[in-house]
Amino acid sequence: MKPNYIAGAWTEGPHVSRNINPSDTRDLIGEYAQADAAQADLAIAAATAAFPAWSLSTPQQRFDILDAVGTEILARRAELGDLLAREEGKTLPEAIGEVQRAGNIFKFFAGEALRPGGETMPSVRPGVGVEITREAVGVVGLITPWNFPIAIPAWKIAPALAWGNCVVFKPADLVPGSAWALAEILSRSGLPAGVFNLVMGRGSVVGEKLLNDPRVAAISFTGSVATGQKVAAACVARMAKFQLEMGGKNPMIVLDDADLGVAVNAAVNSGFFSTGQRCTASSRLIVTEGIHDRFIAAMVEKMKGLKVDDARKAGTDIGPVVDASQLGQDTDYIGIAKTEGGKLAHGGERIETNADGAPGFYLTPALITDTTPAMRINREEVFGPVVSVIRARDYEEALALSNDTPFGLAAGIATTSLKHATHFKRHSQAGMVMVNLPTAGVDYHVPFGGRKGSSYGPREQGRYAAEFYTTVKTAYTQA
Ligand code: UN1
Repeated sequence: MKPNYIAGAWTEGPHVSRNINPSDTRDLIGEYAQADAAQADLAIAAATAAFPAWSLSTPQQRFDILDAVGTEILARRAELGDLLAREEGKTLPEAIGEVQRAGNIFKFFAGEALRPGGETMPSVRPGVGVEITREAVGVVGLITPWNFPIAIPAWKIAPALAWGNCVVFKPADLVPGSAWALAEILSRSGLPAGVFNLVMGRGSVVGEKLLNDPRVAAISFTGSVATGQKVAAACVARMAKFQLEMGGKNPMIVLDDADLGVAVNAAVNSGFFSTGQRCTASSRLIVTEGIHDRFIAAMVEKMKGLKVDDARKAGTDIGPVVDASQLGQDTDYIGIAKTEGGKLAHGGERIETNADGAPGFYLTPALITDTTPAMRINREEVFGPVVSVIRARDYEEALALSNDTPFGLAAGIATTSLKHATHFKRHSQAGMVMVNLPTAGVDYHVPFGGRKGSSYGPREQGRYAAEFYTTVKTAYTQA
């Protein structure tokens, strides 16, 4: 059993979870400890005890540790990528890319440890000086989803440590392997005991402990809207700081003047790659009349060439869905869309076994045309390889449709018109806007986050992450 890491010691849990390979469900990857509330309590206590010294550690000390962690992750990208693809089901190149992103994130935040910033200015009162500095928040609880098993943990853990916080990390139950591997690297990095703790466990036990314990000063959560609302309610009740990254129903507009190849590549990439299991996936294609039929035909042609197979096999374009329950959700939504009047233009087929006869959670990517904005397929996040198409008269209608959603994470447009691209960047109600690019697959050094029901609180990533992981102090001095 792979144990939890609490107070600088590897600690077996009272329960065990198993992760299986969605590309071949006969393949048991490993057994992992599952903590109970008492173990979560020990982790919080250890982090609380470690905080005073760690928050005063030197920037050089933090730089050295985070930089070395980044170096090791990058050096082991092939091995860690293989594990990630095996447990999550994204393809090997995507998994290796994600591991590389995690390594780069640690290196980026190593640098940020040396650049905490701050300001001085004169007071409005004579002879008084004002200093504005940033300090660590305290113990932070980090709760991460299964779809980016190493990059999302990295983009929460690295800034937390860089700015002097102590961490209690609770990874998703489905993908403990990548989280455990990251924790193992951190356990040898020279961090003092208690600064970083891994507490694997079912969300309801460990998660609720983190949400409700007054020693946990802040919670950063990425996951579903329903859980995000619980996080928010618990944090507000005890005045803890929180940051939520949740769902998306990200639109991609395709205008008549778009380069067809660019539009199709962007839509296929962000709609279907990583099996559509990204909160940044383009799940609504809003296509204007003049290009609509040509675009659909080109999409279907491209989709016919996509190979759905074992995530770790060379040549696979799309791996399996992560598990049986997610697969059920995807096929349910395809059924709902058809019942509501959508037409399945291509895909949506359940494949029981892959090319080598291994049983897995395979689903061919589905394109559903002739949908209308009110249909559930256009309002609710599917989180799978299921993309709907809405027809629009012109750019103005397409823009209005793109914003007609309770979400606001990412939004894309495929166009060769500078005028429309410029207008869209200003008038999209999403936190991230992409022109002639997939809505998914973001840079690691710039802010990530959305508006409306997609996100709450300060942005993640880049130097903007300081808003969440630090607190501002204003000091006045009479000389
Ligand atoms: C990306 O698209 O590169 O859960 C990142 C998610 C997001 C991360 C997406 N928080 O899909």
